[in-house]
Amino acid sequence: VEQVKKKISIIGVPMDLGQTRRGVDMGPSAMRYAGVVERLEALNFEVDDRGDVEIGRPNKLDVKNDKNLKDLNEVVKANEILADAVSNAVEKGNFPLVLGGDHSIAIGTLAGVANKYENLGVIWFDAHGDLNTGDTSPSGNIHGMPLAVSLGIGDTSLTKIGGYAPKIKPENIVIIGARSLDDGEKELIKEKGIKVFTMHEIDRLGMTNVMEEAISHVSQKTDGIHLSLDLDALDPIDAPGVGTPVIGGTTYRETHLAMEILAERDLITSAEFVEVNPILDNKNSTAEAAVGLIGSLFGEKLL
Ligand code: 6HN
Ligand code: MN
Ligand code: MN
Ligand code: MN
Repeated sequence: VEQVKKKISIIGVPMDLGQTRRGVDMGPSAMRYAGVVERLEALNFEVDDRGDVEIGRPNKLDVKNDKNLKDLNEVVKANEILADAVSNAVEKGNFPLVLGGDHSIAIGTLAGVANKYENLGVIWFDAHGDLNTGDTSPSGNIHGMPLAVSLGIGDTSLTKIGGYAPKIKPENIVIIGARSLDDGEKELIKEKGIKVFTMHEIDRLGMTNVMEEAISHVSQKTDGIHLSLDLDALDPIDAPGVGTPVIGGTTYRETHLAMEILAERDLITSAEFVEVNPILDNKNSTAEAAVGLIGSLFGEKLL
């Protein structure tokens, strides 16, 4: 008997205002073009593509303010809309699959998911920590801040998105693949005791052990687990189409293995794939990599 599978709600977020390299707003289109819907349907999932969240346009791009938060108003507005779309999907009993767009959209995704869970866990694949605030950020780019914001740290116009704060607790987070952390982020990681598997631990322990440890850390007290996967976690050789590439990342196969282990354990209750920038890409290969990883996360097998 075929198990009844959850319906998947796809929500595209063509957001590029959380950073300064244009083109990442085309990420959702690129992943649709790479066949994300067909890939999931081939796995017998029912897919409801909800289209894209509308993103406002500031009069002038990348405007810094005295808060060091670029294009703050538009980022807040889009994330409020996204939070509603995601929370509607969860209410219907669907699995929300969010396609970005820059990583500032994790603020809205988590706002939409976390109100449905007492203790939401988060697995965050990224070269970066995304734990900055306007005070610690070297760039003023909000895509470097969503994890801090979700912990309730940062400007209240961001932390209060969805009408409540915080969304998550530091002990329910694991970061995997980090290799570029700013000083303020390192301090916050120590202060809050956030579990981080840097590239050093991945090299040393291997991805299988890292995933076992990560899953046991994040599944202890939680009633749902969100996966946030920034394509820049991968090595730029395997995912060149990202705005902030960092040498020395996870390989194509290591990242697939991580998704395959998550599929076996069947713990993930929502997911987002972000930072695909087709303008910087090599013939849509990063979007194709993202769609392949989505396939593995949802149970695609090699044999
Ligand atoms: N991302 N830590 C740097 C910053 O500007 O805050 C880079 C952030 C990158 C964020 O890739 O989602
Ligand atoms: Mn909650
Ligand atoms: Mn990143
Ligand atoms: Mn990120």
